[in-house]
Amino acid sequence: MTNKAHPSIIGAVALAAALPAATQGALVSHYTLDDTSSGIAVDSVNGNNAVWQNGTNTNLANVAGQIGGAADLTDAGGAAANNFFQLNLPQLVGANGISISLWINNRNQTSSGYNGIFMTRTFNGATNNSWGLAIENNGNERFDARVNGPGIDSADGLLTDDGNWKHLTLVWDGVAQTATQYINGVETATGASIAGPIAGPDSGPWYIGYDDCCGNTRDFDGAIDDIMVFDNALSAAEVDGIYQAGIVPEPSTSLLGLLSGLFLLRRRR
Ligand SMILES: [Ca+2]
Ligand SMILES: [Ca+2]
Ligand SMILES: [Ca+2]
Repeated sequence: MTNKAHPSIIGAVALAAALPAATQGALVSHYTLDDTSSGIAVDSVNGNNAVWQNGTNTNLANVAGQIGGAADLTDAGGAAANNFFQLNLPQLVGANGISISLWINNRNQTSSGYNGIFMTRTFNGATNNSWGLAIENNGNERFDARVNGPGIDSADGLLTDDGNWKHLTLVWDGVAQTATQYINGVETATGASIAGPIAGPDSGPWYIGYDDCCGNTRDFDGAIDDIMVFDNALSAAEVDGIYQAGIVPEPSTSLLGLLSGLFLLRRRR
């Protein structure tokens, strides 16, 4: 190594420059998914650790991801198999916006035409209200983003199982009352949504790789990497900044640590 600035540092600096100073939100949880060999996906921010629900890592593997390692979830064992992680996000109660950013490298979805990537149905003072990110429409897969029940869809085919990593973001703005989704930093759907703030007492469970509905068949099949949850609505520039930082050559966990620090520092101002 020379003392020339590492590309990841350049990416982080570019992201910092893209962040509006007035933003009040914070990074609530960050799952790098670099090593889930213990059956735990560690949340490096608030300790909202996610626990694998199918035995001792049955149908769970560590693979090379978009940023370091990733969790690879295999949908096998029949409907009763719980091929997903479970967690709670108590810091989101009271939020007036939520943003969720993650990477997927999806295979063909076998058990259902609608599978959860990062979802809950026990949230905002109600049960059976979908929130989060899902994949649907087998054979011509699209991104389905949910806020308090209703969903917004990308165009068909944008999540085809082509072996490529894709960056997905859901942004709910409880002040502007909008829901917006992005693929690889580009807006792919938006619509009207509910006002904030998020009601308690429930804060999940949220699932990595599952939607809790419909005969337990909605298990995701593929790899998931680098999940970040924010308690505010990220701007389009911030979403693209996260995507761009994730595609710099040789992205590293140190980069994401630096990104986490940036968001935490902003919260403390
Ligand atoms: Ca990772
Ligand atoms: Ca299942
Ligand atoms: Ca849909």
